[in-house]
Amino acid sequence: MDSRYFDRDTTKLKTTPFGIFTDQAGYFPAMSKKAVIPFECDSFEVTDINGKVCFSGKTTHFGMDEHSGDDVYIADLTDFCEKGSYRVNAGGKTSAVFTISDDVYSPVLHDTLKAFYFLRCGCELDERYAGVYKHGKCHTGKAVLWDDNSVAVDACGGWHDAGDYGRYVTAGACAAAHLLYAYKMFPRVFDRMDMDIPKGNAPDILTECRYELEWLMKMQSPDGGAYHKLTTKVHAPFIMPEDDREQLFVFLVSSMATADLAAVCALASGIYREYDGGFAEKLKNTAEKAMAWLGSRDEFIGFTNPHGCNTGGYGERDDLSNRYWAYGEMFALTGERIYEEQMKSLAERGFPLTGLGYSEMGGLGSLAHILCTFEKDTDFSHKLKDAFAHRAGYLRTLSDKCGYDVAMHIGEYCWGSNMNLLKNGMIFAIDEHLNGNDRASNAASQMHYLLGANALGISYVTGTGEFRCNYPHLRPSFADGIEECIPGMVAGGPNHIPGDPFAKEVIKPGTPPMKCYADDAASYSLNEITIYWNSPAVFLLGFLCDRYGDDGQESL
Ligand code: 9MR
Ligand code: ZN
Repeated sequence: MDSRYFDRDTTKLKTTPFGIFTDQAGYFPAMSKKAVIPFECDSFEVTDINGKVCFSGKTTHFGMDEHSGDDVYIADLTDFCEKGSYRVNAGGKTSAVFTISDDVYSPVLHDTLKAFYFLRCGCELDERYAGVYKHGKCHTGKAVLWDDNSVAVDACGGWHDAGDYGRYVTAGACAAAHLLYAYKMFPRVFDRMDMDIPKGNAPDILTECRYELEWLMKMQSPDGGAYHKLTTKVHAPFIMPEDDREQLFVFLVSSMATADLAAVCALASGIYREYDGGFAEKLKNTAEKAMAWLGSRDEFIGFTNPHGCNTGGYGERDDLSNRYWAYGEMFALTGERIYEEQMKSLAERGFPLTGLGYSEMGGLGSLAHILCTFEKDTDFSHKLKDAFAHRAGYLRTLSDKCGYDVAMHIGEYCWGSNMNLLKNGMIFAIDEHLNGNDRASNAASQMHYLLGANALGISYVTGTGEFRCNYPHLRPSFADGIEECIPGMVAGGPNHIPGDPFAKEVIKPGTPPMKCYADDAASYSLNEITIYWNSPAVFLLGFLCDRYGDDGQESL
């Protein structure tokens, strides 16, 4: 095995050559635009790529920022709307180049969505679509039940979860649902998008999701439950997926996985009806069978890794939000009021009604009810909309306290902090989209942070930005020997509780949370990628393109 990135002498730890931080993709003309300057200075200039000064202004002093430990000054260039490529300069320092344009996020949206194609399992990635990142068919061997090796299960397909080659039902359902809601809420952004993938009979985003949905349906056990995950016994070494030929196991059924399977299949059934009636019917049948399984079992059936297995656990403490989501989607699909009753009674049990992550799915159930067009309890829908508005209001207070406009509290800089960032960005997007509250610039700020307006001045999306992460903990990107990583991968990001040996060594105690990061493949707790870190990025970018893009409201 090539140990390039695991050898401390050749490690790619590097710091940004830039001293001023902006979104390195850039800004739509009508967006508010702020550069963060982490040193004292009075004024700033915006120059084009020939060095010509195009705009100038005075900075404002934000003060000490707790997340980064920086004394922050802000250069506000919102009034500058000329399309082009620029840098911000102040105090003898400069920013990475960025653009102002009407389609500024189209490339990064394309890449973050295409990332799912690159994570496909069980098929060849053809050079026509994958270019230099092509590879052979992987993980095609028959899987067997962990508890009874004499039973074989055909569960080929789906997306690799992350830097590892496992496939997990709750994580997969969550990621697919984010993409499906992105499509449902901002269809015009995706309807016309060409992802450069093998064509299906629906918009590309739906064709890509279908790849995961087909696999998810294979994870249904004969009695209707959903097997929790499909992995080898232990994580593969850093080899290409087609070289990982260890025995695959299907693990026990969990009630979270079963509820998530029901939910995502019900959601998808409503969406795919227009394109493929047979597929929509199959999804509905799968959802109903899973609901029957859940209906006959009130108890929580969790998941913990059996002895000897070290692949992902995705354990949860309860399945309330998962069941609530399932009832919500079944109500939205069928209009049967019994599902609404079940939602309402579960909603009293004290889980977040706005959760959007793989372990708290309540927000998706709420969205299902709010967007449902059948006759419904409108008071309940209003209560759910208010929950999003309330949450967005709270997040706004967090972002106002941060010099980088990040809507997270300090504790959210944990493993996969960029998911917290993006989920919070989704809340702003949902609140503006559903309630008409003015949250677009808060939503945009979370994306600006992801793409470079952060204390390390790094873009956390591979392939985007002049100074960007390039060495994620992602097996194919390590094993393929290609210097440039597959584009469009969202790194986990800063984590103030280093969770792997590499991070423990390089992150010095006392480092401000926003700076607890290293772009090194060895660090799974700082620099892995996952499908459910990419999916909220796609949702948020979808919202921003809808809101600010060519035919968006701003430019009407
Ligand atoms: O994303 C998960 C993170 O929230 C947890 O803190 C971490 C440790 O349990 O596990 C992460 O999930 C990993 C999963 O178990 C296996 N595939 C890769 C995931 C990202 O690191
Ligand atoms: Zn595979």
